[in-house]
This record gives sequence, structure tokens and C-alpha cells, in this order.
Amino acid sequence: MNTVHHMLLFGCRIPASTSSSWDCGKNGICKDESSVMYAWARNAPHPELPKDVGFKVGQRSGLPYFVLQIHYGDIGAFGDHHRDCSGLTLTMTTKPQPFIAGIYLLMSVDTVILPGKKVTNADVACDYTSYPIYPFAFRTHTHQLGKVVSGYRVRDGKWTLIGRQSPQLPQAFYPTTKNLNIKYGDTVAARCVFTGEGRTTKTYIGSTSNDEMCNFYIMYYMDRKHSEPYMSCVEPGSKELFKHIPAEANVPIPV
Ligand code: IYT
Ligand code: CU
Ligand code: CU
Repeated sequence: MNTVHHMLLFGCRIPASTSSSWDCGKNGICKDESSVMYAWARNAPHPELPKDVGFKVGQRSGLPYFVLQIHYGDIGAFGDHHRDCSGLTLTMTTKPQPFIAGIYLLMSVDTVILPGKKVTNADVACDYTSYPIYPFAFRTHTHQLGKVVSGYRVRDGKWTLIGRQSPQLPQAFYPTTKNLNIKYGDTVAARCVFTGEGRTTKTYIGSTSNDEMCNFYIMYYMDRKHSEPYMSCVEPGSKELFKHIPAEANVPIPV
């Protein structure tokens, strides 16, 4: 904890390098398809998978490689040149688990934050058209301008919170607020609240720390028989839908 700032575990189709470790800032993480499978960040909880739940891994899983990204906060601890032993412990089994874990990523691809503008909402929403999923953890991600990110299930017009968090707190997976499922016919929606204060130019979605991102990750489990481990939503959602988002989505979280 005094050394590592965060760790992210990715599933990759093809890793960015064939070495056993490399600089991911320079070379990237995966060559093409990738998904976040786990996140740890300073002082944050690190939920374990519920009983009877596992990620499907290996050659036939679609993402046969793991890549672990370790972001070092303070490298002062290596002044004595000791070997690093930071990492994650994975529990593996060949026994089929009744439920398969997966990640649903909601992200905005077109948000523009105007300089000086106090509030910009980035909204994302999709109709859910697959077998039921059971969310148990969520993670938010923005860069510096993000204030609060909230995710919801909308069923028959009723908004139920999956989770809300400040992206300025450690960006780990946090347990969901309450147990709920998402099933065919529901809408999954997320809002990121940004501020353009302190900027003198427009801010776009992009990968540098001067750009922004709006991500809401849902970690869920699903019956193994019809599991779909990776899903995503990049649709902006309708103005009409977001008229009804609970007011809490725009209430900042103290950091
Ligand atoms: C443009 C954007 O929002 N990128 C995000 C989400 C993302 C993650 C993965 C998009 C794609 C991916 O394959 I994995 I396409 C993003 O890059 N998020 C960062 C990490 O790179 C995972 C984050 O910390 O959530
Ligand atoms: Cu970090
Ligand atoms: Cu980012």
C-alpha cells in the first residue's frame, strides 16, 4: 500500500508484449480486445467473488491472457533495490462454477466539457436484452474533472441505484448498494458529472490525463448456461429518459 497506487487485472486476447513484464504506458496493455476483470486501489475494499461464481478463463474463454497493470505511486521504497513482490492472488479451479462472472461497461464516447462551465452531465443508457444478470460490485472511472458517477437500473420507469461513487476516491470495485437483478426489458443507465472549471479549452474523451473518460463498470454473475461475460453500452440515452434520473446523481460525494 505504501508503494502501489493501483492495480488493474485485464483479460486480453493478445497481450501488448510477449515479455513477462513491460512498460504499459509505452506499449499498451492488450493488442486488441481487452476487458477489466478486477481493480484494486489504495485503501479501497477488495470484494471477493461470491460463492459459486467464477470468471471463465483460458484458451476457450475468448480472452485467454491475463495482464496485470501495476501503477506505482511511490518508488522510494525501491531505494534499496529489493525485488518487488506486489501482485494479486488468483484462485483457479477446473471445476465448472454454477455462475459465471462478467463485466458490463457503460462509457461515454462523445462528451465535450466546455471550459469554465460548472456542470456537464455525460449520460449513457442501453436497453438490456439478454438473460438476467446479478450485479454485485461496481467501479467508476473518470480523470480529473469527474465529480460523481452513478449507475442505475430502470424498470417500468422506476430508477434503482446500482452504485454511485466519486471517481476521485480510489477507483476500485465497490460492493453494490443493494441486491438487484437486471433482466430483459430493463434499461441500464449511468451519469458522470463533470466540471469544466479551471480549464481554458474544451475537454474531450481521450486517454491522456488532460482528456476525460466516463466509465461505469458493473461486475455481475450470470447463470453458466447462457453466460455472456463481457457487455458494453456506449449509447448516449434519450433526454426524455434522463429527465427522470434521481437528483442524487448530481449530488457531489465528499472526498
Ligand atoms: C474511452 C474510454 O472510456 N476508455 C475506458 C474504458 C475502456 C476500457 C477498456 C474502453 C475499452 C477497453 O478495452 I479495458 I474499448 C478506459 O480506458 N478505462 C480505463 C482503463 O484503461 C481500463 C479505466 O481505468 O477504467
Ligand atoms: Cu494509480
Ligand atoms: Cu481513463
